[in-house]
Amino acid sequence: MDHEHVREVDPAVADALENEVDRQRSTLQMIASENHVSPAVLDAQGSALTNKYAEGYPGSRYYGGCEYADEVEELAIERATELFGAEHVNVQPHSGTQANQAVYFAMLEPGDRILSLDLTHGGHLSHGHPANFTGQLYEVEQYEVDPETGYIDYEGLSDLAEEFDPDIVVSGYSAYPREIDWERIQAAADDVDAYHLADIAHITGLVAAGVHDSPVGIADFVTGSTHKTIRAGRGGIVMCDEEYADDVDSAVFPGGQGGPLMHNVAGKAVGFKEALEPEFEEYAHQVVANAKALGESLSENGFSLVSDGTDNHLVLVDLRESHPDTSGGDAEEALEEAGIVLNANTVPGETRSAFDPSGIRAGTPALTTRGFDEADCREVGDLITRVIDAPEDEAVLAEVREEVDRLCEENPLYE
Ligand code: DSN
Repeated sequence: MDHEHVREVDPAVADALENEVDRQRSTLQMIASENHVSPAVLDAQGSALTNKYAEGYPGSRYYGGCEYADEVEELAIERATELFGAEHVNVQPHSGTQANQAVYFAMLEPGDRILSLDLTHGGHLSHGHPANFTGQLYEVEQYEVDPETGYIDYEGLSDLAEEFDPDIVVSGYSAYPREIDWERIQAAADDVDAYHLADIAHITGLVAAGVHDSPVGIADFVTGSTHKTIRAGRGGIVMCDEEYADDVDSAVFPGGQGGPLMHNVAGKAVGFKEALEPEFEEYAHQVVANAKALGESLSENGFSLVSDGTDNHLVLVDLRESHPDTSGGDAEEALEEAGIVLNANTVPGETRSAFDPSGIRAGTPALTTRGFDEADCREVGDLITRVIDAPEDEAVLAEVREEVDRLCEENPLYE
């Protein structure tokens, strides 16, 4: 990965690109929403399809010369359909947020009501945060996790739905470590005659591999990201029943987007093909086994985990009990110095701020891609502990950095 063409034209950018590859190779990427896509997906994303405008959909475009764009988009749709079993798939959203935007734009009017999980309890900005367009265009009420268990408070959600009478209930989360009971949320939405949007952005790969229950066929709309656990080209996807297909397609284009990013659609097609291989199911199982091993290691070392563990690809650590004087930001910074990259995260019942919250979120999708197993992830749990126990001790950070180097060498990336 020497970016030779970029180097000829622009050495400054070539340096930054090469440094980024080195950074990914030599540190542990544990941001739960990140992964390392395959060289094939990278190749597709860097292809000449970046030049092509293809407003519209396969067979019905507003520009000429779209025959190969059509082929690629049809392949992406075909493979997504095989992976998820949805009646209708739109692979054009530029991101998970824009996939959500398409559903809101298709089904809601400004001022309509969204019921979603609070951001500090694991929700997402695009589910109704005041700083997001959703919080400004729609009326929003939020459910929470049970403060005792850390699991979604399904009863509270149903009660709020009765009280608030939403037009849409949003499920699917970005910092929630447990299985989601889609049927139960669907029932709560049905009871108040609301739509149900299940945003599987984080767990798209786990759902595709059958490692997490699928909301497809239960929720009215399923949105996702295509570059997180599923490790395909960067962007989003919307799935729905045929009855909503035209509304969703029009909401994506021309409603919310112009020309689709066809190079990314190509990356999606290639990544979906990879996800149909049996190895991907093994990968997804390993992601979860690794997150469990990481969580067990951290628990044994005295950390408090939201919901006491995990069923998926991430663990959410609440530092307040074990390390009351260390914020999530302090931990993130010290860990990065030691070569472990993750993010500070709010936790349920947050008492600090969104900018410097009380928790850290750690995911295993990227580590698993480069070959980490449960023993490696237990060791990573010990390394994280050593750093957070002594975040200002340069000697400890240097020792951990050496262990990180060894783990990276044992599990090479982009050779
Ligand atoms: N930025 C993603 C995450 O980290 O969860 C969500 O958009």
